[in-house]
Amino acid sequence: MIRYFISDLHLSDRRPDLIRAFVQMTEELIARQEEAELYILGDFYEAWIGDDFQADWNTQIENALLALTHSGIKLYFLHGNRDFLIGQAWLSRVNASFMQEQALLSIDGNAVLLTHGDEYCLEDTEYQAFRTTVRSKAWQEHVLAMPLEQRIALAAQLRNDSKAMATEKSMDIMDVTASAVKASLEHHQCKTVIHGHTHRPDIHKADNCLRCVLGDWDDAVWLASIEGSIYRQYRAPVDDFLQYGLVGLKEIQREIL
Ligand code: OKV
Ligand code: MN
Repeated sequence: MIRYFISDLHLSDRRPDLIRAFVQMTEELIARQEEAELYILGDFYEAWIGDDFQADWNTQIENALLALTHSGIKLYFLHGNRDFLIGQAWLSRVNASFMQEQALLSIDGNAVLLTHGDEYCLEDTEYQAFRTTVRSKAWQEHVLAMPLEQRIALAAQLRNDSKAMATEKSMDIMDVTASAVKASLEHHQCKTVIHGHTHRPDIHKADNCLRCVLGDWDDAVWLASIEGSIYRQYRAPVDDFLQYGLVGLKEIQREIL
């Protein structure tokens, strides 16, 4: 059994190259004919405004996910800070199983914690307050009750707010607070966590624990896997990936869980 992990693809109509790369990745995973699972650890979309949203570019993406699950590859999804409005309708359309953040997985006897990772970025207190709001059931119900056009306008307005904030810091990709990660690993009695969000792909070792950080899709595509006890992380520039596919992915890091 092989498990694949991705996050922070930030798919939108503004990046047809990334959509093409993702569709191609699903086609190649299907062609591998492995017993496999794909875990999406949030920010799959750049800004998901509700499951009733429809567009050709997204139909392509959902069809690719559906082909993946129909081929027998199990699909798991957890929310990021940009696709927190993904709901049951989307999950059902693509046959994905929903995971709560900080989902604990047992992989060949190793406990592995899966999360988007923004909950660890405690230094940005303004962001954490924003996060609490947009993750609350009341706010989400209020927003989802708006007509689509109004939700599109709201997302644009929030984007402007974030640009207008008089600050040098990048709003939503601050790094994690080490003590917060440590506390959550202790809470779950686990030594490995995989997350995205920070756009600082790496494997960190501290306190006898592993923190595997997935890369965001922008100039390159990223894929991580666990097979047996081996965690691997791969990267390829988008154009190289489009030309050479999974064989063009360069393994850049490897660690034993
Ligand atoms: C990040 C912050 C904006 C602070 C909105 C659906 C909805 C996604 C979104 C839009 C805004 C995140 C994703 C951003 C951080 C702000 C303003 C304050 C304090 C919707 C899905 F509901 F509107 F439809 N958003 N962005 N803020 O520009 O990155 O951290 S953002
Ligand atoms: Mn992100």
